[in-house]
Amino acid sequence: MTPSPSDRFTFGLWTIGWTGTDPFGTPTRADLDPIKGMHKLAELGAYGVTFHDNDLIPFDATSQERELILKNFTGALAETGLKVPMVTTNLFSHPVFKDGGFTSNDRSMRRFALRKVLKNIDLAAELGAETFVMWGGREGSEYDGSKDFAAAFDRMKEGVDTVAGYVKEKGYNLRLAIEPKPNEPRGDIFLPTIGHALAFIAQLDNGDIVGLNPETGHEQMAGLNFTHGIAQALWSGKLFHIDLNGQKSIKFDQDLVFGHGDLSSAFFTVDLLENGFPNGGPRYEGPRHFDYKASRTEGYQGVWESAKANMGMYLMLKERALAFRADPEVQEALQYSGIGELAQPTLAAGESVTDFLADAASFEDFDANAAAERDFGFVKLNQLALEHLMGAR
Ligand code: GLT
Ligand code: MN
Ligand code: MN
Repeated sequence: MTPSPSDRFTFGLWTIGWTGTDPFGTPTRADLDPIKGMHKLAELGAYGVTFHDNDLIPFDATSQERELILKNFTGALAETGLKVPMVTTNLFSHPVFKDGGFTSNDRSMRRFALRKVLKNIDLAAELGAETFVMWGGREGSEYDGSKDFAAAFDRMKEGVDTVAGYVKEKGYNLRLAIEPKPNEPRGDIFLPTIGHALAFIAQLDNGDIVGLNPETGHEQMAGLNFTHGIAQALWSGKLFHIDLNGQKSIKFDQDLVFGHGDLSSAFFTVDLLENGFPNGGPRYEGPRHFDYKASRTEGYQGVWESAKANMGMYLMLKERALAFRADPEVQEALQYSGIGELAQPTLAAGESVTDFLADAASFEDFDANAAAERDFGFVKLNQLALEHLMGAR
């Protein structure tokens, strides 16, 4: 279970660099030098790092300071061999973003936010990133009366379309990935779930290069099933990137280590990522990105233990998921459950609605009571999954 770059594990600089500040307390750890963090991640077998502009470059850095920081950063990339598959912009820390970036009621704040993003797009392209994440943590409201929602969606569309249009105009090899979250830090955030974001993307002019970066815990904060969510994103051709972590039910964003929340859900997430849909279909090929926070009880020893734990959990779940699918008893149970049958179109090849309406066997002569006798065996299938998960098989 030793991670290596071929596993394509990546970490946000803000994850290992979180010093434990929360709304109730001050930092519990000293600042981490990002360069030191990169060397440590490389040592642990990670493939790459991701970052917000301000994880590296302070908000008020001069252009000379910025250049020097980026020189050191690219130097560290060369030394460690780490890649930068994803970059994102901080549109949430500075008070100027308190009412949002793209959807602030204040137009000058929106213009500033958009310029900040475009500047960061250039940097992302320069570093060879393929994905540009947009997490709109401050886009939303505490009070329903404080926004014209239609205007806010117009501005969100304008912002994302402008960025995507710029990417195209520049010919950058970048795709944008929206990260949904239901709340926190805003009382309610726009595009709260995978489903909302998919519907929004369908309204865009440049939606072809806009997809999703779903996070395990964010869907679970909304009481939703993460594996269902990423499955629909994948089926829609929109799973561009992924934030893996752990969350225990509907509460504040816990950002636990992957698998330390809902373990059986994590098993099926990895099963989907590694084995794909049982009947084939689109696969996720991107990095396995961890967006977690080492609990504030931990010192740096614990930070590195938890970084290792994310990768270790993933690899163990991968091994378990491969064994699950390879087990002949599981294959038999899958067969019994009708999973293969679900891939068969409901109408026959070439069957028109007129033909269908004339087919008495499917309705007039159909014995619903007899058909309802069918047993699907889903419980046995799930028990087999859990036995594999627990290493009992
Ligand atoms: C922030 C948030 C994460 C997002 C990051 C990207 S920042 O930490 O909680 O879920 O992925 O902007
Ligand atoms: Mn989170
Ligand atoms: Mn995230």
